[in-house]
Formats: sequence, C-alpha cells, structure tokens
Amino acid sequence: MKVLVLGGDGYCGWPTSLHLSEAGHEVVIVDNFVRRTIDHELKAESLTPIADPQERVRAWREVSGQSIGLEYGDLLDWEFVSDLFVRHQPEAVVHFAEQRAAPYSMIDRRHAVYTQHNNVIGNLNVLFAINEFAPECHLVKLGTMGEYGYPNIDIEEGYIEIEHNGRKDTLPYPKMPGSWYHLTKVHDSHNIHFACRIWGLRATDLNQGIVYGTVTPQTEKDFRLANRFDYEEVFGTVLNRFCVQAAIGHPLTVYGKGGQTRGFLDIRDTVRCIELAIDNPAERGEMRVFNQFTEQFSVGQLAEMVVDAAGKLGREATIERLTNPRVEKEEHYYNAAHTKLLDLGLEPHYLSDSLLDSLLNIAIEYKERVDTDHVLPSVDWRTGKRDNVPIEEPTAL
Ligand code: NAD
Ligand code: USQ
Repeated sequence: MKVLVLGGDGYCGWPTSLHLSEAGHEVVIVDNFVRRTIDHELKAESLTPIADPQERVRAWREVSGQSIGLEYGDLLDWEFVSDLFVRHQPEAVVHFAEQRAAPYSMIDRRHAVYTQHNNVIGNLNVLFAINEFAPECHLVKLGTMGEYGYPNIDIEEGYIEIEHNGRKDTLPYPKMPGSWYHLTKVHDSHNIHFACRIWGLRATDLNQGIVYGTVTPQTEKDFRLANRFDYEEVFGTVLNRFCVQAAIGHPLTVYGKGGQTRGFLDIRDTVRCIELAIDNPAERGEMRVFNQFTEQFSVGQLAEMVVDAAGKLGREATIERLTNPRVEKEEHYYNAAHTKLLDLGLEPHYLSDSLLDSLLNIAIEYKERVDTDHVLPSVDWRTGKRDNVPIEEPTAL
C-alpha cells in the first residue's frame, strides 16, 4: 500500500516508517523538520545521536534494500499539501506531524498560538487534500488519551451511549483536556468527525497514551537508523525522563503527589498499532476511535519501578517529590477501555518483562550526553516561562 507518513522524521514517525517499509508498504515520509529546529530553540538534544533525514533513508536502503521517499514541506502550506496528494495518490496517510509537547504549548501566548495553528490548520489541510485528491484514502491520525481528561467515570473508546430525559444516543465521549496542546487534539477530532460525516471520508483516530522506549527491531539494525530519545523537561515524557535521571544519579522528579495515572505503551507497540490500523481500514463515512495504550500506571508507581530496576543494575536511585509545575489532578479515578487494537491482533510488550532494564541500559549507555540543565521542570502551567528557562521565540512562528 502507498502510505504517506506525515511527521515521519519524529520519535514515533521514524520507527513507524521503517516498520511499514519492512512490512512491504511503499512509504513516503513528509516532514518540515521543525522538531529538529525546536531542539535548537530549547538548546536541547536527543539523548541518542540521530542522523540527518537524508542519511537515515540512505542507511535504510543500504540495510534493507527498500526505498523510503522523503518530502520536505509544511502541512500549513496548502500548495505543498495539495501537490503532494495529487502526485502520490496515497491509499493511507498516517498523520503524526504536530507540535506534541504539552509544556511547550504552555510557555506563553506565542507558543500556545503556534501549537494550535500548526496542529489544527495542518490537520484541516490534510482533510481537504484527502477529500479533493484522494477521497478513498484512509486517514490514520494520532490523537491522545489526554483528550478525555481524567473524569470520575470509565473512559470509552471515543463514543459513549448516553440516556437523557428518557432518550438514548451514542455520542462522542466528553472531552476535558489539560493543556493548549491536548486541546488541539480535541479540535482535530471534531474536524475529522465532521469531515467523515459530510464528505464520507474514512478515518481512524488513535488516542495514544504516553510512549516509552526508543528501540525497534528496525532502528537497531544500524547506528544511522537510531530513533530520538527525548529526556529534557519539555519534550521528554515521564518514563524516559525517570530512566535518564536514574542513569545520571539525579533523584526522580515526581511532580506533586504522583497519583497522576496515565496509559502507557512501548514504541514497538506504537508501530504495530499503526500497521494494524492501516491493514484494517475504516469504512467510508466512519471515524473510528481506538485507545492506543497497553498498561496504566501512576507516576508514583513508575518511579518505584524505576528505583527497583536501577537497584537490579546495581544503581541506587531516589525519588524527589517536586511542587507540581502543572495544573492537574494528582489523585483521581482512571479506567480507560483499550480493547479494539487487541481485537485486531496487538500483542503488547509489558513494562515488567525486563523492558525497564533495557530502557535503563540505553539511558546508561548515553549518560555522558545528558545536559543536567534540562532535568528539572522549567515550564509552569500558571505562569508559563520561568526565569531560568533558555527558551526563546517559538521557532516556526
Ligand atoms: P515528534 O515531535 O517527535 O514528531 C513530530 C514530527 O512532525 C516532527 O518530525 C516534526 O518536524 C513534524 N511536524 C510538526 N509540524 C509539522 C508541519 N506543520 N509540517 C510538517 N511536519 C511537521 O512527536 P512524536 O512523539 O513522534 O509524536 C507524533 C504524534 O503522536 C503527535 O501527533 C503526538 O501528538 C502523538 N502522540 C505522541 C505521544 C508520545 O508519547 N510521543 C503520545 C501520544 C500521542
Ligand atoms: N511528570 C512527572 N515528572 C516528570 C515529568 C512528568 O511527574 O519529570 C508527570 C506529569 O506531571 C504528568 C505525567 O507525568 O502528570 C505525564 O507527563 P508526560 O510529560 O510524560 O506526558 P504528557 O505531557 O501527558 O504528554 C505526553 C506526550 C503527548 C501525548 C501524551 C499522552 O508528550 O504528545 O499526547 O503524553 S497522554 O498523557 O495520554 O495525554
């Protein structure tokens, strides 16, 4: 199948492109490489050294004999997007290409506006391009579990049956997200739902939990295929950060009470979920929603698990509870459905199956590259930028 991977140079997009290529799909990566520019803005780098995009695809051709196309362009540029769809006539589009860090969107007005503009308008351009130039194409869009927020009832997969004043309907599940970034995903979901209803597009919205790890069987094949591993306070996600902190002997930074509970998945399951969604497309007019995570943990539980795993490797890790820089529930009910991808054949990797050791070993291998200025949180949900933050103007505004 011909597949465009929008955001294919990013943390989830790159290993997905390799996985789909190995599975026999014709893959074209589309990216404006803004994530690499944001690294400069934040004065931060991936823990793992990553090759430049051209070198990555060259290495993949050498290693696998498969070609991956590479298109440089911005989803905000309609001329570029329309031309892309006319030329490639994709059968599936995997859309990762958004600003995805909640803290980045909370720095100040400009970063919030950049995030909402980039994400919402980019997605809108993709919807219009599919409708005009490739209406049979299946959109596989990355959403987030954070769209739902943390309600005191069970979370369903996208829709909920409601009985009100004696009448029943199945409606989109109510959303109450926790950052300007997470809100963009809600806006995207509404726009996709509308496009499916009025134009009969086919779409799968993957409400993904927090991804951990960096290695997949394909990225391991050559050092030039290495995936990025963010650990700093803006793009680094919690488990990746805890592993790096344990590796350098820094106390694990649990924000607030640590009862914040989230869905998590291994990067190897991310790539497999995307493949399952592509291989089993939605019907015309249908917007399916899959909750894409495999296990749930509280932040406090994760910290304890990292301390234990570090102990097994002969390292003493400690936990430090910091004043929470975010405005969020620190103790709450959490029970989210996640059976639809399992029904399609997902066989999850579980964190307890020594994965933590392998994650920690990667963090230890590259610990000399850790910039300790980026370990403590720097963006406060109430006030945005703190005095000590080396963040400047948003890169792409
Ligand atoms: P990432 O920042 O590593 O990758 C995103 C890629 O999209 C980057 O390469 C960036 O350059 C590109 N991009 C951004 N805006 C673009 C534009 N306007 N035009 C072209 N390219 C653009 O992010 P990631 O961690 O790979 O996340 C991918 C997707 O998955 C995001 O939509 C994110 O919201 C979602 N997601 C990620 C996680 C996670 O834990 N990483 C969890 C849930 C959902
Ligand atoms: N946290 C800590 N200590 C840290 C870092 C984070 O306690 O050092 C806490 C946060 O306060 C939060 C939780 O860990 O309660 C998760 O934070 P995170 O930075 O790991 O993840 P989040 O901001 O939610 O965003 C990430 C991705 C985003 C994706 C989302 C999925 O960056 O793209 O949408 O995970 S979800 O969390 O399900 O919304």
